Amino acid sequence: MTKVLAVTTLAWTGMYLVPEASAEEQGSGLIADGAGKALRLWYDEPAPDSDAGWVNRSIPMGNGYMGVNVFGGTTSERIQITENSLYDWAAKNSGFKRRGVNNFAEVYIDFGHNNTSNYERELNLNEGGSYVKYKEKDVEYSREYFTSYPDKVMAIRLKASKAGALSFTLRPTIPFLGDSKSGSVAADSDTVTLSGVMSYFNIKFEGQFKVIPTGGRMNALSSEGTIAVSDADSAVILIAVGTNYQFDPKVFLTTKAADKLADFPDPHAKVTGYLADAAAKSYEALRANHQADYTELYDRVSMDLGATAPAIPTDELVDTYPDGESSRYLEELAFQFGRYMLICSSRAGTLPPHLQGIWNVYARPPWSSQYLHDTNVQMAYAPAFSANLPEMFESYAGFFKVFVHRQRLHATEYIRKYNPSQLDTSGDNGWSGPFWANPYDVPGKTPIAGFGTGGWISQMFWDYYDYTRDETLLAETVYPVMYEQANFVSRFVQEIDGALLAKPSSSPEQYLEGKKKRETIGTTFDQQMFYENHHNTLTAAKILGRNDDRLELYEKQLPFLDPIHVGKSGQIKEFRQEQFYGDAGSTIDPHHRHTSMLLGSYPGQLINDSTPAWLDAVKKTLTLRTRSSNIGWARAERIAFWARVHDGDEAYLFYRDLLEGNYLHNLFNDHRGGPLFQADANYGATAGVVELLLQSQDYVVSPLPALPAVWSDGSYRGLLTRGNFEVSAQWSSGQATRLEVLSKVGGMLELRYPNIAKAVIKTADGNTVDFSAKGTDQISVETTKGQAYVVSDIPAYTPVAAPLNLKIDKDGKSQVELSWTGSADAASYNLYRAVGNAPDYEMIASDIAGTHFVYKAADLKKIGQMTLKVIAVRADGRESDEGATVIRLLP
Ligand code: FUC
Repeated sequence: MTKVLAVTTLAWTGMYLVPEASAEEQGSGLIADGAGKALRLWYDEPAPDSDAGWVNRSIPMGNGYMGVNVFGGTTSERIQITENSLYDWAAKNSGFKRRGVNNFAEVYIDFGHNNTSNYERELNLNEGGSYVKYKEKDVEYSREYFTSYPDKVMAIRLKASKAGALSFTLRPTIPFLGDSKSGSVAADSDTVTLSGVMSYFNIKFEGQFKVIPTGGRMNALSSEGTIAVSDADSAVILIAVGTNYQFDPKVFLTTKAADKLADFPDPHAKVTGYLADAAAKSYEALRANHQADYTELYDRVSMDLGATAPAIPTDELVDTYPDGESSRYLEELAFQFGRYMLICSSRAGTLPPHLQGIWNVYARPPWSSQYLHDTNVQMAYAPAFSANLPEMFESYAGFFKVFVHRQRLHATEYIRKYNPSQLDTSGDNGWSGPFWANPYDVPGKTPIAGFGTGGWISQMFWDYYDYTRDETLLAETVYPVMYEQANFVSRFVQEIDGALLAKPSSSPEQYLEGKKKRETIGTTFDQQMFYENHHNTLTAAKILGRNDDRLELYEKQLPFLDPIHVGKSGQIKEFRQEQFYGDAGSTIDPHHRHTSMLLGSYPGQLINDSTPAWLDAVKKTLTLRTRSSNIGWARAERIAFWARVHDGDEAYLFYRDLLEGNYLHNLFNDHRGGPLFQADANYGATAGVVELLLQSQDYVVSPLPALPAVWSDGSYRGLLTRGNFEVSAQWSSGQATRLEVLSKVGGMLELRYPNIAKAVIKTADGNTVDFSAKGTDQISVETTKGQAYVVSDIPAYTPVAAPLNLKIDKDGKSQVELSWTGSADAASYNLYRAVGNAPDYEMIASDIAGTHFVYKAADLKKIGQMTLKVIAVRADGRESDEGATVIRLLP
């Protein structure tokens, strides 16, 4: 599929390019071949030149090598640059605002334009480009910006509508020079060079800024480090940055901070090379390279909720949300903005996104801009797979490969300390889950989160394989990570009460009773993450035909990892000592932002549609957790959790809360007020929205599994599932009208949607498809690699209203009297039970006529706890999707 670039006819005629569908594409009739929806952030004034302006109004860009925030000023343009390896630290470095990623450069372009009119600036998501345009006197000035991954530079083109009318001074500066940072700026001919040293880790940094004017004169002021351009027709500025940081295990194994980068070459040659290579190409060639790279990624997915482009600028769009006329547009925009941010901040060979992605203006960024592994890093990668950008994970995989050397040493230390009988004295103890990391250090675990962080990391690796099904990747990159994590876990767990439990163990960021103690035994967080990794390691070993030494042990251990306990409130317990929800200690926050005991339902796979009793327990837990947390990433995560229990309307409320309460004018997520930018929720919101539109955790591809009622009509294209199926869908009045599945690697497709077995299923070229049906709502198709399957004419589906308020009226040792509020759709009711921690229900009575039932069973006097569930059955035999549940404890 090739895209043609056409000049848009919007307000900025002639200024910029947006992708448009070719005639050929329009002819195919496939949703998958449609054009991407035009999406942009735009403003009618520059961002204020302040920290507040940076966080709230500047436009973020990036190419993995650098993050850039563009302010769009006219008197003076300000471009703030972040390079993720420029890291500061100090012996005493505590508190929330401590040293960490340091602002790399503040670049000014002085124009002295103070009487402007018709001002507009924008970030165009379709292109990954930004623009500024305004009029000063009789001249129209325009600027175009992009950050290119293939050419490793930022490029800026400046234009004036009159020949010889462009004059400016380029003035790069080094912010925060002082005790820990030294450096200078010098200009020579057409290039300004900024260089220096950040002392703690002895980081050498350099930035080069090259000016290429057309017409006019250029004058470099060496001592001031500026270049003045006068009376030019146009100009291009190219920017390259770098440090002497390298992906090398030595960085993590060398203990003395100042020696970590010793022997690595000065960045001068590298940065000079980037700039020289870029300058050898024309601006148009650089732009075309960037477009090809960016659109190949961005264009894979589009989403349309029927919104039209708003007439108001994006700051007003955010301010009027959710009641504005174009609020749906913000929902589309924020979804793609998360993908955009991931493309900007997570490219192969560069450092992965930290708490602030790749954007930081401060000397003391919040939490040092670290990599926190008890939710934040994992959330950054949540959309990589499902929102069809799996290669973005290469960035983290590259970083992991280097820091794991330190984690292996930690693993040995922990096994020696916590379970010495299992120690491999030669040091083959796997790697242990870290809590935080930065480009220079990974200090192991803290009691803030349990060792489950390791399983959560390897889950990302598993997903990388599971969404791409690339067996070479599995063999070379993914399996070793999982196997070694399982190695650590297999030595670490201890036999306690007939199970294999983590000791010590914590549930991220929660405290237990007493002296605000964090550590306990066998939290659900740790056990679930251990379980998932053991399970996935064994699956991977089967796929690869491996027979490594410890696999047999992992297989034996798996059933004892005991990941799920259902409590007396019907909740998934967070702690083993918990009975009713939240009663494990007075310091437990029942409305905590972390919901770590539910990770098996998302992003994990342990709890899914084939474990309906656990799914009901997840729903109960979510209800008890309430909607009260105002933390950005927690809201993003709840979108996904609620989607996994198929409550799209509740999930949507969290998306709405997030956009209304946390999104700033430039769509940066404000973590908890301040404003305090944290990028995790930006990525996480995108991932959450995918969960509303497509799921596959149980290897059944399920389009529209949790569609919110407010999104009654719409379409999406190109979302990804496990098994590497690319799915597109179109719906109207909440009902799918067309589904398309592109099989990227072949294999069996299980596809679930109400009444799908009665729909018309053809290949994209119109041929009949053989499929087998499981009931009316699921089909199986043996797919051919590269073939697209189209489902149309899906008979309308009317859900069956569920019964409500199931109650135990009288409980005896041998019988339980139950009643409930009936469903208007019911011809009869079915009754189910799940005993103890059982994942699934068993039917205990069917064809119940009224709304009252006396359940008698011989084992009732022995059963300590069970969940009872009643479901309505319509005359056509269809059961209600939802039911009413009640917990029965031993009387
Ligand atoms: C985790 C979260 C906080 C915050 C911090 C940076 O500790 O619990 O909410 O995101 O990381």
